[in-house]
Amino acid sequence: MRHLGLKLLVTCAGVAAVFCFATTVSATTWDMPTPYPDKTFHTQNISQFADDVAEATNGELKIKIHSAGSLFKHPEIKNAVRGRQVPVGEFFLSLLSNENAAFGADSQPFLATNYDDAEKLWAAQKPVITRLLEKQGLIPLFSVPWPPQGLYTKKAINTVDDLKGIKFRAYNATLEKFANLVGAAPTQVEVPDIPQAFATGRVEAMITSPSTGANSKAWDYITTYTDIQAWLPKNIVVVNQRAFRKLDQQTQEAVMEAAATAEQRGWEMSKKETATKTAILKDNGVKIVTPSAELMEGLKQVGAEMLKDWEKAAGNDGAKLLQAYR
Ligand code: PCA
Repeated sequence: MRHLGLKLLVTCAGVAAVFCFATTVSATTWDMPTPYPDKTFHTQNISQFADDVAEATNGELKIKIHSAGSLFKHPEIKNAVRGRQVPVGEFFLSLLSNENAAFGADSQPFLATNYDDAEKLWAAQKPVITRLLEKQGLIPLFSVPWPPQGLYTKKAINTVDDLKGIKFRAYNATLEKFANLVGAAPTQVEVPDIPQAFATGRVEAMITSPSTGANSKAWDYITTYTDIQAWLPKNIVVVNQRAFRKLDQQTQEAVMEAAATAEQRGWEMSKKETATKTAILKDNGVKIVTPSAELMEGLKQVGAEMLKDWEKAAGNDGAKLLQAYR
């Protein structure tokens, strides 16, 4: 936490300033790293959250957003909040699945593939991951899903076999595993680096949302979007417990209230994104394809295999989570 600007309020009573008194008011600014560019709906939602907090606290708590991995690289953001290098940050929740598989439930292929199921899954996942984060001195503030994930390629994909040997962009370990299982060759690439990775031929296909596809101008390097609606992964915003407890009671309440509003608003924004960004892909010449039954069957088989592995890895937590979801 940084005290930026000790404001000196000087109030003078009377025109002749017969007596003057001064009070000090300390305003706090929280630096907040996020991984995605400014035009991403998640970043826009966070920006509104920051405005809401500033307004509710009369400027006592300001949140300064450092987007697109400009302050900390995406894989470092969680530990930067944990280590109190920054009080608050956003990251892709399933990046933590290497710590505990429960964090990756929302990235399991074909477990929850629409908003209703994603909401149920979040209700089941939230208590488990809240406990896990608490052990690291972190408090979740809000979590918002990306639109359903679709397949971007340079050619029509009719069966899983059509994916063999394709250089594939991945964004977490689960997608990397999925790509490997379908015979593709995955490479991790962060969102701000997508256009360059395609331009230089490091990758030639990806699975991501219509949002990320449209925002990265996918029409410059792929021809086909196959709407497989494979899962709805989430971002999460977490705050460091100690930083949070330094705030006075009223400010803490204002943060929590703004966070609840941001979660609701974010889910609505995400739903709207699905249609508007798919339309933008189409308007720019991308072929929007309904997947063949054969492709879906093949992909779902891989998903089922992965879920078995996930259940093994997630142990008791995972069993509880799945039971609550189902
Ligand atoms: N966009 C992010 C995460 C999921 C999504 O839709 C990405 O592609 O990395």
